[in-house]
Amino acid sequence: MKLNMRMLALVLVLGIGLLLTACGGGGGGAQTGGGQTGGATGAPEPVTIQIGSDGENLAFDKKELTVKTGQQVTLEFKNNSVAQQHNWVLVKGGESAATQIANDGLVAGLEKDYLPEDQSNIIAHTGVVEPQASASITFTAPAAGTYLYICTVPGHYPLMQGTLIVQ
Ligand SMILES: [Cu+2]
Repeated sequence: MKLNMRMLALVLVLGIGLLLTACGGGGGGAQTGGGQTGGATGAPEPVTIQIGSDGENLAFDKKELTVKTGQQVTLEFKNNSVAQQHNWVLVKGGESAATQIANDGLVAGLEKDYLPEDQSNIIAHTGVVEPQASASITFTAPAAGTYLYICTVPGHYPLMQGTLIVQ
């Protein structure tokens, strides 16, 4: 009898818990709906993107990424190679800007993560990522357009590159 009362109490507690969860969920759902309706004017939801190097090739495993203007982007870069160092550098400007960054990065050397002193044409970058290691960076997606991302480890650009499309 004592056990049954305990079980009854447990059922009641669980029942109230479910009720509260249901109410909370409903409220959250309504808020989310409102946010989506105002999506045209509000900032887009943050996004996490995973990209890696393509095994032992001097290439990224994704040649194209797409994000939205003003979106907070968390980029997780995994170096899948067992031998090569790599980095991920997002370039403002086209091929000539990318070539300049790669050349200046080569001169700057490993201690500067193969990045130039003048970073005015770099939107975001990781440091040099060792074989089998990972790096995570967060940046705000720039104005709509097409951007190159490259690896500036010597000899990897122009082979190692991809395109970020900002919508
Ligand atoms: Cu590389």
